[in-house]
Amino acid sequence: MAETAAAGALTDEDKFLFDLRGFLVVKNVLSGDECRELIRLADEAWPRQAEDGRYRRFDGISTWGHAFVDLMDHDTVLPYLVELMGNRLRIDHDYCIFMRKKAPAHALHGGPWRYETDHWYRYHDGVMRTGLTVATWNLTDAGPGAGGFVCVPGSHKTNFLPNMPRDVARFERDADWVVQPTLAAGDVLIFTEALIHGTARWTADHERRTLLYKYSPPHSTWAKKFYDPGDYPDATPRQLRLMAPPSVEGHAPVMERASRGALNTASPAGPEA
Ligand SMILES: O=C(O)CCC(=O)C(=O)O
Repeated sequence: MAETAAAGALTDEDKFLFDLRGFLVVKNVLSGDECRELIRLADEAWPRQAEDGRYRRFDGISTWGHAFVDLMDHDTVLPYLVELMGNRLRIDHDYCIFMRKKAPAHALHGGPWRYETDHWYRYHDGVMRTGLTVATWNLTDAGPGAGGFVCVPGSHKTNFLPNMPRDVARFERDADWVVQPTLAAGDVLIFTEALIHGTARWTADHERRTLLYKYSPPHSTWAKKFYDPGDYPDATPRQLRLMAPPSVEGHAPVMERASRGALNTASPAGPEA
């Protein structure tokens, strides 16, 4: 059966926009209370130290407890990822970025590398597929001009990646084709790493709090280290399937097909979708 019958989370407009721009925003996935609780739990797991700078990053937020593991296969977001990556996707790595006012920028990077890469985007016969793909959970607002995530919409299809001006990539020159999507707390930004993207200096008074979960197709990996199920004694069978190391052989589908054409996000593993 064609994989176009997957979860069906993307509307026609989402498909148009993701194919056009290389990212989409899923609005209001978390409530304000859920965002505040995740911030509280993050502060408990990783308290700010006196010597910390304005930009902070922690790799491995899924080790902070089940609230962070549960974002990995959230019922609202996972179907989007399955539709973009296929039902054998795997979680590759996770981390957070916290930025206080005036936290420094990180240069634009990514883009559709040509050889030996996981940064790719393809379309064929109604199906989109992406290599390394990110779900960024925004626990705080990123209003117009706040900074944080920025990208070059449409650059996942560029044929001139080496021509990307270095001064723009390093934020030494402004360019109106570098865009900061406006995000509200609770929104999830999904983008392909084939999109040129980076981090602009944070200008808002409040701290930027984002959690990033990165997914790979079943056969590939960006990270050097894989998830160890032993670190996740409470993980569900579906979360463990997502954490599987890369392989072509024997890579289990993540979501069960409940009926022809519909993927069931809630039930345990079933036959191949
Ligand atoms: O959200 C951001 O600030 C950018 C994240 C990033 O650069 C990446 O995911 O590679």
